[in-house]
Amino acid sequence: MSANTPANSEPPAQPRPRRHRLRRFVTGALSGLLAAAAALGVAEFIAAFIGPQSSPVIAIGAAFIEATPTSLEQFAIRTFGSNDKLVLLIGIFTVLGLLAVAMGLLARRVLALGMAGVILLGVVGAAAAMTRPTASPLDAVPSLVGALAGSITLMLLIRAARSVEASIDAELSGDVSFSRAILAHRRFLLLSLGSAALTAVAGTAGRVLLGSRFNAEDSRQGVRLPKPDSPAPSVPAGADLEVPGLVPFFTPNPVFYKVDTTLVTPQLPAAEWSLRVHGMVGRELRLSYEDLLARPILERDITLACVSNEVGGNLVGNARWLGISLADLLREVGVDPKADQIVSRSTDGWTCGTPTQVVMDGRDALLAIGMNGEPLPLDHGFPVRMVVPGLYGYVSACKWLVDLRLTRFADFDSYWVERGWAEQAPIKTASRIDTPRSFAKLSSGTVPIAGVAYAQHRGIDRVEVSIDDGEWQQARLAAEDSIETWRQWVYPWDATPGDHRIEVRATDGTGDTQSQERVTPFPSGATGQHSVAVTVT
Ligand SMILES: Nc1nc2c(c(=O)[nH]1)N[C@H]1C(S)=C(S)[C@@H](COP(=O)(O)O)O[C@H]1N2
Ligand SMILES: [Mo]
Repeated sequence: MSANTPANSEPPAQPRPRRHRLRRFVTGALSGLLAAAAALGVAEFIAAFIGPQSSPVIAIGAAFIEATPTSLEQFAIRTFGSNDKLVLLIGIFTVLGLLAVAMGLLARRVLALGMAGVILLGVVGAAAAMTRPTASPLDAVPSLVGALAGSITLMLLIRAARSVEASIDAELSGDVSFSRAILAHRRFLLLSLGSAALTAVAGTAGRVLLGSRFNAEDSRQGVRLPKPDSPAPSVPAGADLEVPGLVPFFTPNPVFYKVDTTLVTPQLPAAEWSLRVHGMVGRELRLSYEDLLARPILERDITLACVSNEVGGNLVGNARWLGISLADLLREVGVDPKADQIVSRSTDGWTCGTPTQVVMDGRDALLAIGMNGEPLPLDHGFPVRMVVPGLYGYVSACKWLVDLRLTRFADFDSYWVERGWAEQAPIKTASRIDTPRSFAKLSSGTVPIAGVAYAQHRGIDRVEVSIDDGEWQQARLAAEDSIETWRQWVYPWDATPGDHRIEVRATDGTGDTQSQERVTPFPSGATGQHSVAVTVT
């Protein structure tokens, strides 16, 4: 109890500033943190009635992602991989925590300033929510009401903390009895605990409500996928070499790479879904999910690849997709010959620009509803996404698709093009060594070197392996499923003791061998040969 601390023995007449310095720091910081937590808890609760995008932390995170320069984004993907979003959220909470402490300390000096600071943070959250491409004015409400709750919490706590000091001072100068300070203390503690408890309740209720009100998983579970009118040709025997350490020919959905700009996965029930087709077309069209299922259904094997994939990276996966023909749909609406770009837009506002000519050139561009025998997983675009063989995902594979607009490249830059990435982005021929892994320790003898190679829409004609910069040796190719899918390869290597470097290169169906020049993914996809270093004993 402070009455027993050495401070007690100081002359009572001393002015209060010095005596309470530590106490003021601690109560100030604590009040700031509790007020910020209350603000976020209340905001989360209100967001549950409006939508996840209106929650301040999510809104600030989303605005940050959109404003982030491409180089930083690339750095984040490279360094943190698919944890980049988690790292961002931790960063936001850390900054908010520091700001909250600052507001609390400010409030200890001038209460009104601290409260104004909390309100200002709320305004920042509201502004972030309002600048989302799909924002409505309601999206500002959680941040603003949260900030109001936060600043009131701050006021109550700071006043309680001040009265603790006042009663200690009064007690020391003999004005009041000892119990006054204890009571004041108790009041500050109770207020702190109370606001923490309310925060926890509001925040948890908000989370739970958000999760149940905005959840498309039930809708997804209810989807009965139709039988394809045009099934995929069966995969030839030997397309999957089944070499240990080599990825399977079809990438299972749970491990299929995931790349997008969202912080919370869009939740769009199929029954609420519709697609608007408009812009430079003969007649506009709106399709429901039912309308889509009523059209001829195609099943196709297509390997998807991300432009951000590094040489040897795993932002590439192969799936059996179920969907309708995008080209047929476009023929129906009648595309203006001058419309060289199809802009697809996601429910969260993300956009993607695909060359009309590529979609119409005879390849099977799909509006996909199924992936490897299941309705699209939520993370992969449920209920409907685009898949176009041969183009990197950022110019072809819009997830949570709700809008198709025919326009010209000269008139519109899509999300990543606006940020400097190439307007045209066909997938570059690439090959990867899956086994042995880099730095593997092997025993001498025959070792299968195996991996995948892809050049979607051109196909793979040859894969070669070079050991220690020696002659290129032809690997054995797996049976070809289609030119739109990757192709496995294997090379039985007679491994001799020592350190070795294994390198791979592929040649596509047009006879072009992949570039050996190392270039970064930005702005149109990486090139260079993948290599691994191994030790044989
Ligand atoms: N709505 C939306 N769709 C999107 C993206 C996105 O950020 N938002 N990213 C694209 C990119 S860059 C790629 S590589 C593919 C990845 O698809 P996947 O996550 O299903 O593997 O989705 C594309 N579709
Ligand atoms: Mo991507």
